Amino acid sequence: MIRTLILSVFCIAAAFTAQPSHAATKAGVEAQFRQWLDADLWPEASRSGVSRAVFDRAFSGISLDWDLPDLAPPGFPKPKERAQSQAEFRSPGAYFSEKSLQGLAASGRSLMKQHAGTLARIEQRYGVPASIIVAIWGRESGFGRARIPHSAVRVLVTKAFMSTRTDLFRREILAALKILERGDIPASAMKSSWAGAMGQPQFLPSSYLDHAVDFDGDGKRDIWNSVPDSLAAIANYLAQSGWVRGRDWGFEAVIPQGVTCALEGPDRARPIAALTDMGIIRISGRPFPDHERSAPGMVLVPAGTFGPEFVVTPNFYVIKEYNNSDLYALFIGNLADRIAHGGGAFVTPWRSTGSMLRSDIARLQSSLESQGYDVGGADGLPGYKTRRSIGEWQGKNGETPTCFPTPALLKSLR
Ligand SMILES: [Ca+2]
Repeated sequence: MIRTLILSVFCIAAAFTAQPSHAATKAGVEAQFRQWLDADLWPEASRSGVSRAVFDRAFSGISLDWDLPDLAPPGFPKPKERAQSQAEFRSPGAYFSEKSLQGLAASGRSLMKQHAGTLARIEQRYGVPASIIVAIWGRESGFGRARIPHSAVRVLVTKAFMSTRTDLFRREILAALKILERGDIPASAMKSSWAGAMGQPQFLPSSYLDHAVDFDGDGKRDIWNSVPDSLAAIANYLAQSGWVRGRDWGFEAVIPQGVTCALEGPDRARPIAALTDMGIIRISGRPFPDHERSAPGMVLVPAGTFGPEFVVTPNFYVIKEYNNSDLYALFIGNLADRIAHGGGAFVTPWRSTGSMLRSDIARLQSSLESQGYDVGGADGLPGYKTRRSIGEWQGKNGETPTCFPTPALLKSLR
């Protein structure tokens, strides 16, 4: 989970607005923070091989960043639970801004030419297609052009000291100190998003330790300033996550009338030839490439029958290791296809599924759970387990499976 907490630098942080109780002041919390650094964080940093000099230099002049989201300062009222359940569930189509995809594809194509030599060497070594690497580079940091203004040390240490996820960020600040100990980058240049995701690939420090690469051979693993190091880091991340050399990420497809949409899930892989035997075809009308036909594929219907349908390969789930979202992985796959082949939007449009709140979807999930269906937890987000359970319920109850939550379905499930 830590490795996959890659948050977009384009997100806008909500400022911390809780008022202190009479007992706590910001100055008091800052004093507690300085004590915590010495008495609590330093001993553990020291045990993990960080020298006192590096530790002191990292935190010299560093104060807490009170503008970060999800803070929980000691002695302050607990931050209000975000009203997630009342959030409107956005239909998947909203994720695929055509304007943004076209812009990223145009820049991606030109940068792929510019860095062709480097990308060829990276592809050779790691087996990941250049177009996939460049697509992730574009999505994460606008090809390294996005402003990534925060001090990673300040963000991470603030969140390790006083956030709703101190355990995670404690591990990450310790990893950041190890990076500084190695001397790859000075603390002042170690920049991150407000969520602590660093540099052009948007790695948390633990991901950096596991996956960063010195590809330009200057002795430093520099994901902030070096394009070769950034591109190789992305490729190495995917290779170590199991990227299958020579396979595509997936194909837009058509599931024929009479074949249920309730087929999806990485746990229901079968040879692509078996899917074509069921009548599932590529929407382009072209056959699946020969080398793909005998290899495993999975059905994916992110909007049920209300949007594009896909046959994806295990590499789709490798992209999800970078950011655990079906829509993120589809965005990367589509962008990579545009960069590599000049492709466009998915052929089948995303249709409206009706306005629903996350709490509505959670109720629908609970109702299915009470009837013995696995929805992967009633969290208000319709993942593949929820979608296929909806399709299975519909099939059993004489409805045509659509595999997606709608207001009408919620009514008939009650
Ligand atoms: Ca380097």
